[in-house]
Amino acid sequence: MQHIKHFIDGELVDPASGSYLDNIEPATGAAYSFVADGDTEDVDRAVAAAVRAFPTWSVTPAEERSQILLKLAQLIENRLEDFARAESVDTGKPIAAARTIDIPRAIKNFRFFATAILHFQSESHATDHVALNYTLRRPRGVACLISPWNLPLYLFSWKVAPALAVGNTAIGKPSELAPMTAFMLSELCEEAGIPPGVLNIVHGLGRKVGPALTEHPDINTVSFTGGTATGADIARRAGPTFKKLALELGGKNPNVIFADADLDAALEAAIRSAFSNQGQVCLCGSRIFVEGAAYESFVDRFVAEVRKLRLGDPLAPDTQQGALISREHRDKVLRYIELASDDGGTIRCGGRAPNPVNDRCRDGFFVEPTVVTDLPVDCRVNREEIFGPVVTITPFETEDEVVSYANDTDYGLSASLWTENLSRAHRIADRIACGTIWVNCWMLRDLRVPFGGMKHSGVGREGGEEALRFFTEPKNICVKL
Ligand code: TXE
Repeated sequence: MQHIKHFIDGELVDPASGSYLDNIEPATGAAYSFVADGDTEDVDRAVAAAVRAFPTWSVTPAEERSQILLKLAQLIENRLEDFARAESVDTGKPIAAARTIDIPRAIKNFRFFATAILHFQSESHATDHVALNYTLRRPRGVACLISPWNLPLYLFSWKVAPALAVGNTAIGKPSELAPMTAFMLSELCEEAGIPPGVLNIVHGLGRKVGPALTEHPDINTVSFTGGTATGADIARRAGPTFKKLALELGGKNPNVIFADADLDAALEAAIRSAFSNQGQVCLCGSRIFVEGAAYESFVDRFVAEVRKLRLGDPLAPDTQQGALISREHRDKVLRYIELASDDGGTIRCGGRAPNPVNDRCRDGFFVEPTVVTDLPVDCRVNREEIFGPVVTITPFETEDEVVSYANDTDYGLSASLWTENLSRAHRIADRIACGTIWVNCWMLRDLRVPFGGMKHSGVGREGGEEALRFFTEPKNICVKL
């Protein structure tokens, strides 16, 4: 079986300890490769390499850095099918999704930031006729980039691309549950022309490698996407050395549908938004609120459509619902479904770990797409992030009522609003406490917009100029005229 090695100082290397962890294929429940079990020694070597590489990379002309990242994008694109298959095997996601969403977006991330850096501007402020201020934005140094398992290469590249584009060096830490495509990326770095030490990738358990990174004195920037509890741990550890932090955490996103909306479009998007990637996307709309007049018929049509979703072997081309990431996660999702029943919810469809989808997937981690109604808005199932194929639907009557429902959670990542009433759309968009509000759409992404969450969904924003600013240090220079 393949060994997923660290990438340190331009070389693929074994972990210092010599030990590897099983890497499980979620669709089968069986180990299919090994991933390096990294520790402090590996982190120290990677950080030392990044520190050595920084002085040269940080003054490499932007155009040259841009060319290197464009080449990397091209090399991934040349192997798109290999990357898509690897992502599907590693995560259990349908191969069609990996082929059309995950890998194309990773390529786009590199192209976007490779070209954005050529247009990056900094500010100047003329103080009457007395002084001129101008702001330099220089790379900060060594960044640590910690990414999760749900959209592995997509989110890893979302951090690597801007960090390197502006001239930082970096240590990437992919999730131990889905490390394969980051490993494949490391195999392309030399051919793309990334100098040794500029990008290092340390694999292994979050609880071991994570603190070694977030407490490291030579790392001054941390960008993290993952669970809220992990984000809190990172903030605690990074605080004492004043590292600059961007935390993109969980969500419990409301999808608010008024009776005057284009209900066909709302229905189609609500299904995608609840069940994309088996509900394992931080932006998934896991709480649907439907205005009373449209509620009953919406629920009936929604359930009928959800029943048609094809759950199957992630490698089958027509599969729409694959496996969840791990046995533990599958069990956690099933516990929430039990809790929904205990709290008086009606399971309209799904609710179980299905019978084997085929012989190969007999022991895989599957859960049927599940729709729950009749739950109180303030129950745990409606307030906590399940991160699985479970959606609740609740009726509402007034704008005030639905705004209070939408905001009745510790999270504040995104929301969707469906209405043909323009002023109502603007009014409610302003009142829902989320970093992103989609009106009459979901997941319509423009990579230039600020992306991130309020409340427990995170700190800071990624995307476009926000990312370029995050990964640089502003210095104001004031010249008296
Ligand atoms: O994520 P973790 P988990 C949510 C979702 C899920 C829950 C837990 O609700 O059920 O989080 O998922 C690394 N210091 N999201 O436990 O642990 C880890 O190795 C530093 C939302 O799998 O947050 C991995 O690389 N790093 C989400 C990364 O953090 C640590 C996506 C994310 O793993 C660490 C995924 C530590 N102490 C889960 N512990 C989103 N926002 O999209 C772990 N890691």
